[in-house]
Amino acid sequence: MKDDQPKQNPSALHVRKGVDGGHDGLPGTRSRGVDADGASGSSSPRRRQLSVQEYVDGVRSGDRVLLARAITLIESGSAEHRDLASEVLTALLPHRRPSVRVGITGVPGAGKSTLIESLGGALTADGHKVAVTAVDPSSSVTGGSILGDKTRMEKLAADPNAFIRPSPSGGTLGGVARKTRETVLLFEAAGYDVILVETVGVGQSEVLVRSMVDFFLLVLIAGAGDDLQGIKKGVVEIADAILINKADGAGTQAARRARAEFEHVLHYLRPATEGWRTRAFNTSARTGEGVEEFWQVVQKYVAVTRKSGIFAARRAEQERQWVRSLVQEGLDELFRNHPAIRDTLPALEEQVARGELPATAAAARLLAAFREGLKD
Ligand SMILES: Nc1nc2c(ncn2[C@@H]2O[C@H](COP(=O)(O)OP(=O)(O)OP(=O)(O)O)[C@@H](O)[C@H]2O)c(=O)[nH]1
Ligand SMILES: [Mg+2]
Repeated sequence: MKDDQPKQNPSALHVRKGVDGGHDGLPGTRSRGVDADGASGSSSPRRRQLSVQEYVDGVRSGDRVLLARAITLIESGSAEHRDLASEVLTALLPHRRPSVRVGITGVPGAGKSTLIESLGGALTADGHKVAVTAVDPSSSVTGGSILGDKTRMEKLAADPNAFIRPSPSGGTLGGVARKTRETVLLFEAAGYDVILVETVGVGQSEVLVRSMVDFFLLVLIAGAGDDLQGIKKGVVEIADAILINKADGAGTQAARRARAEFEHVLHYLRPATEGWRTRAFNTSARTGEGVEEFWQVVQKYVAVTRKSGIFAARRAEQERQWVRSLVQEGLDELFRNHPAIRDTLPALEEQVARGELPATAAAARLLAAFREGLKD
């Protein structure tokens, strides 16, 4: 759950030496050694709850400790924190810096993290502020496989103009996605103008990340067969660029061939974004070759889609969709937890499973019971 503490043993993160005790995360305290987000397991009982204004001022001033605490607040499941988080987000919304949000997916080990390190470093050197997070649905089970170890991003993790936050853990994929979306808003309010969201190559999470970013990148490697490397065609179809990475040393030729093959395949696919042709490129995240050129592609994309209005239209649609899915989730929860449903649902489902009752009849009965129940 740590965000900006690169080279420490995870178990050491919560250790507070006496000398660190005075840092309470208030604006102005920037010690890297402090457990910035008390809620990550061993929260300090003495930690004072901050006010909305303190969160807002802290995030806006770019204070890393306060940003980390604000993210922890929005990740919290407690109802009290939800209300506070909502107020903080509402207050911060008008103060966001315009940004480019890039989603990055790909087969395990393709070099996503190495690419983020290389690209992120180049961007901060160029005056950008880069925030990195991840959507990793397995993180609640495994403790987070992506961004979990930051050895691939050592330099970026120590870069004062970069901020790395691992995937929120716990809950459903939808829950993780909600937290990530809100985290992105906090990043922007804190002045980050390039947001990178890494995800693992497993179906649903890609679609979710696509729905929260402007540009979606697929990172692949050559030599894993012609079967699109277990990456479903659907993922290729939502990508705005494909990188065949590890185009270096002995892998150069194979990477070039794979690039040509993908260029060919892409020719026959409908582009992910209207008015934009998805293309394949070679990179070496390790040497940095092709990485700058890749960023030029992103910039071109932003220019083209801004001009056509697609950029703004997609963001607006993403926001609308987000509202709808939140409402849907809320309704579903309301429905399932309603006394009229909670007690009858399992039995009815069983009856349907046994073939004794049509699904339509069961659903109609449940909805009628729910409607009746709402009147009480
Ligand atoms: N030769 C070469 N190796 C690379 C390159 N990029 C990454 N690697 C190596 O590939 C391995 C995996 O790199 P990561 O950056 O962790 O890959 P990832 O896609 O983030 O992996 P997961 O997060 O585990 O899915 C590491 O050993 C890297 O050093 C590259 O461009 N060339
Ligand atoms: Mg990784």
